[in-house]
Amino acid sequence: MLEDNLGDTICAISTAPGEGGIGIVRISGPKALAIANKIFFPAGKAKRAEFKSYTMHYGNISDKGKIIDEVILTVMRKPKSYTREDIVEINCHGGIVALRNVLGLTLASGARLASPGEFTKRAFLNGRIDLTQAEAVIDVIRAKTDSALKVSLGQLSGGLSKEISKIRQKLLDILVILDANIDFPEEGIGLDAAEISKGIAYIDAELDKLLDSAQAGRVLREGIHVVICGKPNVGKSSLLNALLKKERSIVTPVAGTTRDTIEEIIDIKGIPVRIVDTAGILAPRDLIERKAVKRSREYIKLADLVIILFDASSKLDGQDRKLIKEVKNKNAIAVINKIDLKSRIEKDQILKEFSKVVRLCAKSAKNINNLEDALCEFVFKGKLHAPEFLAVSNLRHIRALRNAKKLISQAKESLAGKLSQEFITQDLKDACAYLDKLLGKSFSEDILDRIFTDFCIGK
Ligand SMILES: Nc1nc2c(ncn2[C@@H]2O[C@H](COP(=O)(O)OP(=O)(O)OP(=O)(O)O)[C@@H](O)[C@H]2O)c(=O)[nH]1
Ligand SMILES: [Mg+2]
Repeated sequence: MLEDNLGDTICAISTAPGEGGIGIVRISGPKALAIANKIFFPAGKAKRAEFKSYTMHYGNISDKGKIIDEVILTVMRKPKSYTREDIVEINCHGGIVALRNVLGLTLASGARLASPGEFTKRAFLNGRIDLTQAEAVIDVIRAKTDSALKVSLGQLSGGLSKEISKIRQKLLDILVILDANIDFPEEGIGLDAAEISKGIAYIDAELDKLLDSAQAGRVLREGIHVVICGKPNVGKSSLLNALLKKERSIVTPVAGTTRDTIEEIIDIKGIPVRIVDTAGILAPRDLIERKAVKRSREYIKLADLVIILFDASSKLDGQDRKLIKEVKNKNAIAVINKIDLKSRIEKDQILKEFSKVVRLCAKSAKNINNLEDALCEFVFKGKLHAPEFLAVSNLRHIRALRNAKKLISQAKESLAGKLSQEFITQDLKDACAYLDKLLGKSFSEDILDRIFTDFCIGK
């Protein structure tokens, strides 16, 4: 549960735990400067109470004359700060003890410990950013690739809010026309059906555009789960290593080398790919192998995409066929490996089973690019390749947009079917309410809790 009391002064260690060059204790709220005055003693003759905004000061944090740490103190006065409150950041030595002691002294001097995301929550509650921007903060922190970062930064700088606000404004414009017609029908303002219909069609198309970006947006934010499967010795681990461009998984000529699943995150053309190398065993000989097989199956079930690997140098056998059956209902790319060897595989059969087939040599990484392209194609479906795009990536946003879209479609039908005007008005109002929630113009404590508890402490 998050504390909502904006009168409190909050503090936290804002840097990652562990040893580092510096570590930062951040304080925000009405007492931030008073606390700094109490615990910070500047070198030289600087007067503490007169710290100007955006200034840094060198000195010591001391407790009853005892030096706790030698620090640099940064002051950001309200309203031009992250939270729109007075903020003091203390750059300490980045050891856990020094940081903890400075934090302890701050707490003893009248601040309370911030909850996860509470600094950002204040930035939202104090009106500096809207809810989609607040949510982007954590996405920026967690971005795994440059493309993912670009999408999050676009959202953080308000790009997404701007698009949604435009749609919302259009909705309000139409509602004004409709309302006028209900309020003063006798004044002959008359329902301008053509204009309303044009407006609704525009909103519909804009919502579609945003929703179209959702698949790519989500993939960039969350990554895509890819599982490599194939019978023993086809080169699954070699393929993982080729994609990773390093020797991660053990490769040997012995069938059954990989006895556990190995998971890595790779940046493939901007897409964060969680890739899993599985054990190829199909007929387990002992308990370990049985567990490995069970685990591989579970991974295949959960995967967004399966790469099923075949050995070009041998004919398809029962094991291959069993696996083909197993991935029947999954999105799959078939890879024919070992093309450096004499080909004996029935290529036509594979082409018949799979819509996408790539031929490569995992050992030398030849043609690995073709597999990377196939993966990109799967994610972006030929659309939206430029990483600069604005994309909806957050499930909460996608749901709100889908709900708004449903109501707009309904309004469109009502208009076409010449239903009573109240129906249209109600649908548009409800659609608007979804956009308001999305932007955080209306929110419940519940929603805020869900969003900010996902944050780190100190952000
Ligand atoms: N000629 C050739 N050999 C390959 C190629 N890819 C892998 N190999 C060899 O095939 C053998 C098995 O490779 P791995 O990558 O261990 O195969 P795996 O599918 O992970 O095997 P298990 O973990 O035992 O199921 C090794 O000797 C590799 O060097 C390739 O493209 N060409
Ligand atoms: Mg292996």
